[in-house]
Amino acid sequence: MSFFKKIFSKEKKETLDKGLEKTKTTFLDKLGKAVAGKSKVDADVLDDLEDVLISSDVGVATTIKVIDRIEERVAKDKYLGTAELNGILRDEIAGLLSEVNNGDATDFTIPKQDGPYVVMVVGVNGVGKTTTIGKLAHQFKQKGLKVVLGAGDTFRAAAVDQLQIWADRVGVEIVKQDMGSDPASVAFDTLQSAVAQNADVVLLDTAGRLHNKVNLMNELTKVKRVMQKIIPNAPHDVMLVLDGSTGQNAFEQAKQLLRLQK
Ligand SMILES: Nc1nc2c(ncn2[C@@H]2O[C@H](COP(=O)(O)OP(=O)(O)OP(=O)(O)O)[C@@H](O)[C@H]2O)c(=O)[nH]1
Ligand SMILES: [Mg+2]
Repeated sequence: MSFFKKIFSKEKKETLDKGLEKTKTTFLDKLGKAVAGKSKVDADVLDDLEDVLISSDVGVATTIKVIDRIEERVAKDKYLGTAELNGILRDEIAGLLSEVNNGDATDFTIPKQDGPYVVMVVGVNGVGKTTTIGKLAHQFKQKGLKVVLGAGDTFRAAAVDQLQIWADRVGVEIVKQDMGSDPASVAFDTLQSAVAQNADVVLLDTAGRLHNKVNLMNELTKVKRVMQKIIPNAPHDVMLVLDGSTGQNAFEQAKQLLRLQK
């Protein structure tokens, strides 16, 4: 499909295809079951289709959009055969993807301001904070922004090295201290260095923590307070990283950890 050709190179598409093979097979499998024995797209098929999309991790908002669009088509065409459903789904989902691609829904833009824009990255253990920092650093660098990473996870062995690897890969500055040092002190150094270098954005890594551990939450408050000695309204953003498999508990994590943003 031309749209996919536009956004993915051949090698990237091959890797993506391989990674998505299992999802694709189960998705088509479920879709086949939803339309088995039916010749027409009716309310039952749409109901089943909704289940298939949701259980294939398409996401509620996107599923509703897709179902709404198919409903509109059914209303317009009067008779819509299930044989056409595959093609229609492909069109509708590709349409939605290109809307997202053209808009800035997935684009995390840094507002223009004097001094570095400070993003503090928080979340429970192992959700992908450090990896997200690596990806964001790459995106920002591509856009021509000067990025400084702060190795604020001084707790876990190898956390500093992990961020260093990302900094080397992406080719951005990193400010770090030894494992076991005070994260607030690392944050202070990072902001001081970012200001001195006239950086556009600071991405501060933090150690993973459960949002109900009071002492660890207080540690983040201290990091914030210390950063404000250098940049009074830092952090400009607190980014909560969530694992895609997190359920209801995500709300509690957001409630507790995003308090820091206020
Ligand atoms: N499948 C998948 N794996 C990811 C993603 N992001 C990170 N990972 C993997 O998840 C593991 C943990 O990622 P990290 O970035 O170290 O997570 P973290 O939140 O910094 O972890 P802590 O610092 O230990 O709290 C690593 O093996 C990553 O490669 C993602 O988007 N998808
Ligand atoms: Mg980490």
